[in-house]
Amino acid sequence: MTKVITYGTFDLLHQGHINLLKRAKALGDWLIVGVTTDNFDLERGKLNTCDNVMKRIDAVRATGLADEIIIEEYRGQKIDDIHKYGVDIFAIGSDWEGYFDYLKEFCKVVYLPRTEGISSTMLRQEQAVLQLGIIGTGSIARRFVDESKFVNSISVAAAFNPDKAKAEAFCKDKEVSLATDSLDELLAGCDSVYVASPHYTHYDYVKAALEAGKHVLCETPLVLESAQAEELFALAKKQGKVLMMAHKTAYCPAFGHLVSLLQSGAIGEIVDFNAATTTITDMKSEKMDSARFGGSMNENACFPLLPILRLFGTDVKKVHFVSKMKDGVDIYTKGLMLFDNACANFEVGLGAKTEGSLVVSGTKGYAYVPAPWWKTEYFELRYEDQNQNKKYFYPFAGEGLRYEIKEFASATMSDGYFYSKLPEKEIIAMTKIQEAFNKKENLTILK
Ligand code: C2G
Repeated sequence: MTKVITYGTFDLLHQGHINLLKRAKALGDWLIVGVTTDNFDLERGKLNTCDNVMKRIDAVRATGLADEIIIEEYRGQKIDDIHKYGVDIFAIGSDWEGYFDYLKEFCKVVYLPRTEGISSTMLRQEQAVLQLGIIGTGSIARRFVDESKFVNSISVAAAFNPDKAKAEAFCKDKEVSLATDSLDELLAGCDSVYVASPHYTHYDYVKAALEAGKHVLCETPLVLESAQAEELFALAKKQGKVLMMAHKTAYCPAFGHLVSLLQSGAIGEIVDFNAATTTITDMKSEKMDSARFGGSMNENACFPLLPILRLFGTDVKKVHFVSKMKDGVDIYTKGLMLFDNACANFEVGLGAKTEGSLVVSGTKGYAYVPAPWWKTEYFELRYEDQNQNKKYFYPFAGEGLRYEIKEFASATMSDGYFYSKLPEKEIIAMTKIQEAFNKKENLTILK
């Protein structure tokens, strides 16, 4: 039996893919098709994929041409697969001519003619592009516009600021066509909204956008009261719209893999956790304004709370906070969280600096992510026997916002296939902890 293998993303599966699969199948008796995972595509710089891996696998299966479907998740896997499946022929489209010659050492390599005049890129361009309106025109919104250019299914169409001059300056600088100080005008000019205004305004803007039937991506923290978070998620469901919280760590390739490695027992049972996210900020900045719910917990707690709640679950037994205050805001807060079978502590700061690393301790070893861990590019699993230590490397492109933007675009375009990398339950749990802090529950204030 001659075994043939081919690989691809197979996004928006089209006739070009079908022809390729037919040609590959004709080379032998058994066709194995490797479909790239979403993470692998992100890693190799393919950020514009519309369909997620499950949808792409289903599409390949529906052609009836594949005898076996596998997923491709890392560079170098092709060599492993050739050995593992006893492959005789590796086949791929002629756009890759020469690129896979290194596989000739292991099996026959065939470059098949590519079908001209059709491609996923062309189909993506024909697809509706999400017209996005931005609420708030501060520094994060500026970075967002730059990063959105890497995701071609999104176009920033409008920006709102209650101060029209600010909206106009932003739009001129970032080449956005509509600058407005009218929320109605913004909502009329887009089909999705990115909320990047001060925290305390999030609730009203998200609610207005959802009520107007828009998909919403909102900056951290979504809101500062858990009842509001619950209400907004219920509203999103009722409206059939996506509500996502922006969080550059949650959607980047390394974080997801770190968590799944730890959940699979790579360091044994997890007993303790520590992570810090501190950024020295100007005391005059809005982030330090107590009237605007500034301060370290409101600004930065979503970062350490993400891995804590992911690893230990949302059933938090106890939280204790210790803060150093200045002008009514916490310039530094340490949190101790107790779960049934583990504890976690974190530090957040806008007015004090500490090492921004992350350590997860387990019964067999520990995970170490160097600072700034929230832009994870690299982490290590370390053991008593140092020979067992492992290093893991990942891309973290640009400011990292492109991952969440891509995720948001895919979510709005998927019909039922979407699984959020930052689920509602975790966002509500994060909000509860920030709310407890704002209510000064179990808070010790240092002199
Ligand atoms: N293809 C084709 N004709 C087209 C478009 C694509 O023959 N008009 C072929 C490609 O050459 C490839 C396959 O269809 O062999 C899948 O294409 P993509 O989905 O674009 O995947 P690609 O990024 O080429 O993945 O490990 C992944 C592989 O290296 C290739």
